[in-house]
Amino acid sequence: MEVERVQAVASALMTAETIPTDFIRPEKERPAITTYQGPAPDIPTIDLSLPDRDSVVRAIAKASEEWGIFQVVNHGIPAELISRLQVAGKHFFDLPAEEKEAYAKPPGSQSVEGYGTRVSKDVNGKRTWNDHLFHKVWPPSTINYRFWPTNPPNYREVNEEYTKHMREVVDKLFLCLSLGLDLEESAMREAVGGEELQYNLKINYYPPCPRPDLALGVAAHTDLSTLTILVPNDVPGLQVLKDGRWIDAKYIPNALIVHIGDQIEILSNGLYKAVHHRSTVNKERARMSWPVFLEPPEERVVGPLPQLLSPESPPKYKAKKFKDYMYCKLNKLPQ
Ligand SMILES: O=C(O)CCC(=O)C(=O)O
Repeated sequence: MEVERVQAVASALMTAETIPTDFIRPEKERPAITTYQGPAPDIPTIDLSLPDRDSVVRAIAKASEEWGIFQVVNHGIPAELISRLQVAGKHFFDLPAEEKEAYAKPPGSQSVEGYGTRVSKDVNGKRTWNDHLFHKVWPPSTINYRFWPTNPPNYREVNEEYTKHMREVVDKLFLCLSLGLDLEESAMREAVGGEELQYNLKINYYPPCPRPDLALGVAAHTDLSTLTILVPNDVPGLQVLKDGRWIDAKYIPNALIVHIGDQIEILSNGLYKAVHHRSTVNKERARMSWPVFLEPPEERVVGPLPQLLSPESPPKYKAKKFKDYMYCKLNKLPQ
């Protein structure tokens, strides 16, 4: 079956004043109605370069307990590399449709890898205003270069360089998250697979939308990952649910946005919270984002860490293989 790309829908609607009903969210989800308009606190911003490690650990633990999301600055990934990553990703989405289709997710594939558009409608029977490209970037044994664009020619080099730097940031974040719960430095990282932790890169492309008040780029969800580390372009759109209100994430050039995912909430027995988030879209400009989902290997069993359990703190989550967790979440079955 030919998949209708949202980029093509958007191009055909350039001067339209409405969008197909498939994309019109129910009122309880519409950004124009549900975005909090009052003064709201900003998502915490943490400077990873501070020499006082304890204060970085405390800030990360507090943000993970209270928000489930934070932005990091001075993280060590060069600004020019982030910019090259963004130029390469945008170049891919600017290619003619046939060139992008060469990377399409094969029909019937069980993997998320490839150029894709979510066709299955969600519980409301609605679609999201988004096309994407998914491919693994680490560890090397998991990579399938068939899904890495060869145009632009520097796509591979830039993505490999970004991943190399990203791995250092990830190690630091897991260390801080462990110390923040008085665990051994390596506790969290080992629990999610150590060297086998998988890095899945997604590029989200949200074309300009004639009715951004009615549509969503990505509907509200928590990530099934351990952590997700995202860079956006400068078109705002990420929103997080905090104390029952949808709040806009402030755009900080070159910051990394760190989301706590379900697996860290489970490991921490609920002390760290997976963040509910969604993406809105823009009338004039394409929004893009580059999340890297850090996922345990499929066979890895993830459950609350025994060090955090006691008769007063019994386990709040079942321990299960990551592949079984994924299956239940993707098929909307109870965990
Ligand atoms: O684009 C964003 O800011 C959010 C993306 C997201 O939540 C996702 O791809 O799952």
